[in-house]
Amino acid sequence: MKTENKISYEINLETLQDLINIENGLFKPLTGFMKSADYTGCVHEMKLADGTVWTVPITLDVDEETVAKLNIGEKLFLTSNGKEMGSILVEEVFETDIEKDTSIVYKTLDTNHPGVRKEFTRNKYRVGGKTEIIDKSILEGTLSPEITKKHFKDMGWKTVCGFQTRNPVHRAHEHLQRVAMDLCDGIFINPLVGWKKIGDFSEDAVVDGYMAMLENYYPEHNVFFMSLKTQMRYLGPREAVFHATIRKNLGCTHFIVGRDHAGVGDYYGRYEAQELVRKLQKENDLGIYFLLIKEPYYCKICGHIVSESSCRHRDDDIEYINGTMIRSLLAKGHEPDERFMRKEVADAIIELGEKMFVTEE
Ligand code: ADX
Repeated sequence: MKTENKISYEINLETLQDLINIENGLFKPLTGFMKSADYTGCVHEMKLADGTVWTVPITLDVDEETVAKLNIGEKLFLTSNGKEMGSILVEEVFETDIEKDTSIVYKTLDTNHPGVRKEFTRNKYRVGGKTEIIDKSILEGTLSPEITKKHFKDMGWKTVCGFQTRNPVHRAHEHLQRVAMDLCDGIFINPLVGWKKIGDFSEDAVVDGYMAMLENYYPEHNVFFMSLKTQMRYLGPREAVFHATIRKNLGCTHFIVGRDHAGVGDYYGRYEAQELVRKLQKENDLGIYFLLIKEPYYCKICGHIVSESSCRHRDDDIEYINGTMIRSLLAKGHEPDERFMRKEVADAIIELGEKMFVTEE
């Protein structure tokens, strides 16, 4: 091998995670970072060049200096903290219009949007091509379809519902999950623990909260819990479809999309993700069934967590499960009312103190 011409590029943790997820088959049919036809199709049509529905760009951005050194057909070696982790076969180098594409994908250029802010830190040059992992040790313990599909098979589950989350479990989540448990043989609770914005709940808060839920409330025979490492994009509807695609690749037959899935602020409508799923489903086989569930809330008359699909009462008779309110109570070390969050879950999170939140991006 000619080592003298070896070109390396230092990638950040999010890109390293993409590399791992590509290798593990979570982003199937992608076998590397997108080339321009896939990228353009994804941005404008939500489809790859071969017509597969694909809603979130997965690209490798590199700086201008590196672009100048690249030759088509050669490998670019990808390092993390100086260590060679993988490589990409340089099949194509292309330029993106970050502003234009971001406005299409994110539907906003507001830098208060954490995903937009992150896009603006990237280089406009992208390298597309098949990737490989060199240091296989980084794959140890990572989420892969081999692990999940084996578990589902061992458990004898024919139908499995995937549940995406970036938050500790509250009673609205619990309602959605119990609906799935009643409908499917198993539920795969798969919290996303990669890069998140400052102020979001930390990985520890999400995981510790779920451990309390699993130990105290959920049955063992139909729940599988394991984290998904990838960055949050805060892309609302597009990300909901992307999240479902990952879970389909992991062997799920069903996927839950509730209110404001993967949303942030009020950039996307409360049920816009569900609307996109319905629209895409009309023209395409997405390969997974969706449980599109309306917002659960507490009804004082019914004395239950219900939704507008299952309860006739409105206005003063109902109490919404308000995530912001739960968050501010936990931050002060107070347990939210049990109608909104289980005491054991709240206590596990409160115990973390300041560590319950993401403090740096
Ligand atoms: S997300 O960014 O991962 O979507 P979150 O953890 O809050 O955030 O949501 C996980 C899933 O539960 C998503 O499908 C979301 O739509 C749904 N969800 C969360 N809170 C509610 C709620 N109050 N009502 C309905 N669905 C909800």
